[in-house]
Formats: sequence, C-alpha cells, structure tokens
Amino acid sequence: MSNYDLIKIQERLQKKLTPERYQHTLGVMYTCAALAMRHGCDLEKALVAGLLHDCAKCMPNEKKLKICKKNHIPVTQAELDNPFLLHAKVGAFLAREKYGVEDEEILNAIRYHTTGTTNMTLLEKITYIADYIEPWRNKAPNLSTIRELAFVDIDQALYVVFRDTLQYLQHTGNEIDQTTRMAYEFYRDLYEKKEKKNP
Ligand code: DGI
Ligand code: FE
Ligand code: FE
Repeated sequence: MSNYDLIKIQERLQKKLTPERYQHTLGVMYTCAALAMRHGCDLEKALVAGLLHDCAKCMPNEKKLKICKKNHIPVTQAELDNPFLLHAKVGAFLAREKYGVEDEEILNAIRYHTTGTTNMTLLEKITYIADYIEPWRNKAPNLSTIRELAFVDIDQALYVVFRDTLQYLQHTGNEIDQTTRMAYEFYRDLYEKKEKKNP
C-alpha cells in the first residue's frame, strides 16, 4: 500500500459523513478487499474505490447540483428528479479534486457505483457489489444468496442485484436512469446467453 494514505483519507471522510454512512463506507472498503482477493483485482485500488465511493453522499442536493453545473458535469433527467443519484458522479469528481485520486479505473468505479453500467471492469463490478452486500446492509431481498454468489460468479451476482434493484424501483414507482436500465439489460443478456450454453 504505497500510493494512497488510507488513514488520512479515512480521517477526512469521517468528518464529511454521518457515523452510519462512515460505518457503511468501511464495510464497503473491506468487502471490496475481500472480493478483490477472490477475483484477482488490485487490492489497493479496491480499498480506495470502496473507501471513497460515497464521499459525496452526505452533501446537500443543492450543493451536488451546483458542483455539476460549475464543472460542466452532465446531469440526466433522472438525476435532476432524484439528485441523490448525483453522489456517484460528484463523488468521482471530489475523489480527483479533493482526495488526489488520478486513477481513471478507481474514478469510474466510484462514478458507476449507483447505476452500474454496461461492460463493467472488474473493479467497477467489485465496488458495485460490495456496496450492496457489505455486512451492515440488511434490507435487500436475497442478501445471503447474493453474498455467497458474489464470491462464486460475480457476473451472475451482478445480474441478480440489477434485477432486484430494477424490480424495487419499479415497485416503488421510482424513475429509472438510462444507465441503470442499460446495465440491467446487459447483465441479463449475458446471463441468459450463458444459461443457454450450459443450462
Ligand atoms: O449510496 P448507497 O445508499 O450506499 O447506495 P447506492 O449509491 O447504490 O444507492 C442505492 C439506491 O440507488 C437504491 O435505493 C437504488 C437507487 N437507484 C439505483 N439506480 C437508480 C436508483 N434510483 C433511481 N431513482 N433511479 C435509478 O436509476
Ligand atoms: Fe452510493
Ligand atoms: Fe454506498
């Protein structure tokens, strides 16, 4: 661990997050590390992505929108309607500007941790899944199955998480961002192709 001062980042983050969000953050960081060990991903990148993924979460929506405007970060209609979604994009921006992360792979893992995206890198998958399964999470359905699956077949775990997330969003009448939908369709198709080959 040489490129990043994780202790320093933790100290700074703790001041920006509520105690619950900080606890979740540490849960995601260590779950990212465990998944990285299992799937052969760079450990330090996984720790940093997990640690910083929600760095913009506790900022008022107004401020998130302002940062986007000022820095020409494109905002979708779904994000305008649900500004909390912006914590991912704004988080990637702050990770670069305030926490000195230059690694595009880490920044993308933060950028896509809420919606997911098509054709994800291993680091993006790990961060997305870790956010969903970290030990302090307890609300989602099928959590124990997904926790196990994440260490067996990460693409299948992604499919199940996207499927359950979309179902939840549809059920609650939430607007679905284009990126979330495309991510779901991508991993559903991948899963179905694989099932056809090896039923
Ligand atoms: O920030 P966290 O709470 O740790 O987790 P997150 O960044 O993954 O956000 C989770 C929430 O985001 C979850 O309730 C589902 C929601 N979400 C994901 N994609 C979309 C979405 N909400 C809306 N309205 N539209 C989406 O496309
Ligand atoms: Fe988040
Ligand atoms: Fe999170």
